[in-house]
Amino acid sequence: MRIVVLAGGIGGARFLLGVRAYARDVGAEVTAVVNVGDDLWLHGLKICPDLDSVMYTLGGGADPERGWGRVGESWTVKQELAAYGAQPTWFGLGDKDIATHLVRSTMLNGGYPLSAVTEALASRWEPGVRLLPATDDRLETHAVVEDDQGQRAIHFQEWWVRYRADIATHRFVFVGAETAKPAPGVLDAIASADLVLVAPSNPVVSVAPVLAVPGLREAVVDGPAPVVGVSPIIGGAPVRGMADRCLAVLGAECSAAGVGRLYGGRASGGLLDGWLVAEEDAGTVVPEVTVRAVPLRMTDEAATAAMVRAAVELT
Ligand code: FO1
Repeated sequence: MRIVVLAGGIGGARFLLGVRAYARDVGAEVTAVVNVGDDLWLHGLKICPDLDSVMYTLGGGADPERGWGRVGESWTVKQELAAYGAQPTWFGLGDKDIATHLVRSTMLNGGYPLSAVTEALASRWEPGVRLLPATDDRLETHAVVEDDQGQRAIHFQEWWVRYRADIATHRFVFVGAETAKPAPGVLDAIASADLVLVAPSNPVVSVAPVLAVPGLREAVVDGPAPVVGVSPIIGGAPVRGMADRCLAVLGAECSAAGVGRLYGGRASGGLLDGWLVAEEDAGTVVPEVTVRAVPLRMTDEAATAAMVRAAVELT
C-alpha cells in the first residue's frame, strides 16, 4: 500500500507520526508532500519551518513544548545577532537549528534543488517517511494587511510570529505559485498512491499552498486514489495554532463542517471523498463526502495511528 500525505505545520508533523506507525503495522510506504509557503531567507539562511518540523518530529529531535525547532536548544547566535542590532528580532533561530539551515543554504547556493537538499538532511534523521517539498521553486505565502502604514503584503512569518495574526488582513497570496512546478517525485507519488490523506494541518496556510502548485491539485483530484481529510478543528476551535484567524480571512466558518466544505467533495470538483471529524463534531455534513466521527486528539502515536486506520477504513 502507498500513502501520500499532504502536510504542513505541527499538525502535519504529529499526524505523520501516526501515519508512520500505521504504515509499519501494515507494511505501507509513506510519502509526505510538505508545504513550503512558510519558508524564508533570513541572515543568509534558508529556513523551511514545515519541512523541519516534520523532519525533527519524525527523527525524534523536535521540541515537544514549542512545537517547532530542536529539543535542548540554545540561543547564543540569536543573542549575538540582537547585540549587533540585526533585524528582525521577532524571529528566533536556535543554535542547533542553525546547523540545519547552514547545510541547506550551502547546498542550495551550490545549485542543489530543495528536494535533493531535503533528502540529504533527512538521511541524518531517518524519518521513515519520504519527505518531498511541494515544489523546488519559490512559493511564499504573503498576507495582504492594512494598518496605519496603509495596505501592504507581508511575509507569512511576519504575519504569524510578529503580529500573531492579529492585524486586519484582506487575503493571502501564494507568491510564485503560478510558475511553480511540483518537485520531482510528487506527481509520481500521487499517481501511484492507494490513498491520499490531507493532514489536520491549517487548511488556509499549510494545505492551500501545497494545492496551489499548478498540476498538484489536479493530480490529486483526477488521480486514482481516494482522498480522505482529517479535520484540524475540534468542537469549533483549532487543536493548535491560529486556523480560526486564517479561516476568518477567507470568511469560512471555523468548524469541522466549515473546513470540510472549504475543501469540498471530489464528486463536485472539490478535494475530498472522506472527512474524518472528532466525536464532538458527530453529525457534521459535507455534501457528497463520507463523514465519520472518531477520537481525533493526537495525544500519542497509538491514538494518531488509530485515526489513520479510521481514515483508511473510510475509503
Ligand atoms: N515561531 C515563533 O512563534 N517564533 C519564532 O521565533 C519562530 C522561529 C522559527 C524558526 C525556525 C522554524 O523552523 C520555525 C520557527 N517558528 C517560530 C515556527 C513557525 O513560525 C511557524 O509555527 C510555522 O511556520 C507554522 O507552521
